[in-house]
Amino acid sequence: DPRSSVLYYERYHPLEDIYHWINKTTHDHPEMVEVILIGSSFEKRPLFVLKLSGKGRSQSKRAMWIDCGIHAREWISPAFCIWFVHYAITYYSKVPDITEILDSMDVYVLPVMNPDGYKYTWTTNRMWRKNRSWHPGNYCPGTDLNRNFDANWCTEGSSSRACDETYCGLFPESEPESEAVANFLRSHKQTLKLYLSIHSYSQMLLFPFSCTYQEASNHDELNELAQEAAQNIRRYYRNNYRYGAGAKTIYLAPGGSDDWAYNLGIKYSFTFELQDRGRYGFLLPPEFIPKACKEALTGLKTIALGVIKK
Ligand code: ING
Ligand code: ZN
Repeated sequence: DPRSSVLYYERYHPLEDIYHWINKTTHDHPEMVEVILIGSSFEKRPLFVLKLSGKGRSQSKRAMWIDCGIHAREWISPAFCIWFVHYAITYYSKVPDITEILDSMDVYVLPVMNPDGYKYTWTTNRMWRKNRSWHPGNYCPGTDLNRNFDANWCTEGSSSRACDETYCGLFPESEPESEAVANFLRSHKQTLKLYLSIHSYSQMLLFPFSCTYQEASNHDELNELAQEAAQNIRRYYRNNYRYGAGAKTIYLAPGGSDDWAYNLGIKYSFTFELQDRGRYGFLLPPEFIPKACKEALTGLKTIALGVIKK
């Protein structure tokens, strides 16, 4: 089966393959992996979350969340979630840091938050960003899911015009994809300590706020974690990642998931922008998947272990 070969994780996969992979992975590793249906997309595709756990099944066990594929064309993002799940299953109880992470925290992974958009990038338009929802009266389909959360929703840095790339939607959580994620995070907020959202490209480790120039109350702590992550990536992989609060590091962007999760009370909240810095952009060739994923994993481990030790 190609899904059990290492090469599977060094390619991009069409949506149907990813659903098959989710099914097979949960079936093959019932002791570590549980699948949770958190909702469905506008076009009624299921939104599956994989729950990874090591030792310890107490009600109060801490947890972290990782979502991939909010934006359809950022193919390295779902590739990372899939690669990460495989890494966690393969190296749990063999490599100390991933073992410590999974023993201390349940890890919820949403491999494709925007399946309709992802599908569309494989069939019709490789550069599609938004989801594929139609709203009455709109001329164009698609809402930017990373502008649809309730964090200074639809202010400067997003658009109220349906045809724009950063269209904020009809109201916060107007989209079934963002609503499903928000509902899940709300219902797990007592245990969730770390929120992580994976995007591309530009090689940055961002944290709140993106929706305002104001500093987060624990800005220094977030900055230190991001700095340490960037240092480790540079040390191990000789690649540079910038880091900082979103609004000051890239641009003002209201309605983002990380700001919303932060305001919900998940005080360690990050958005990773993976490779590259623009040479290939969204069209990152598959040969780059392993190194891009290793870099992101280094950032993830650094931050997760830092949060565990607090
Ligand atoms: N970048 C993000 C975007 O949605 C971002 C940047 C991060 C916005 C965090 C809001 C919050 O524009 C990409 N490449 O999508
Ligand atoms: Zn993105």
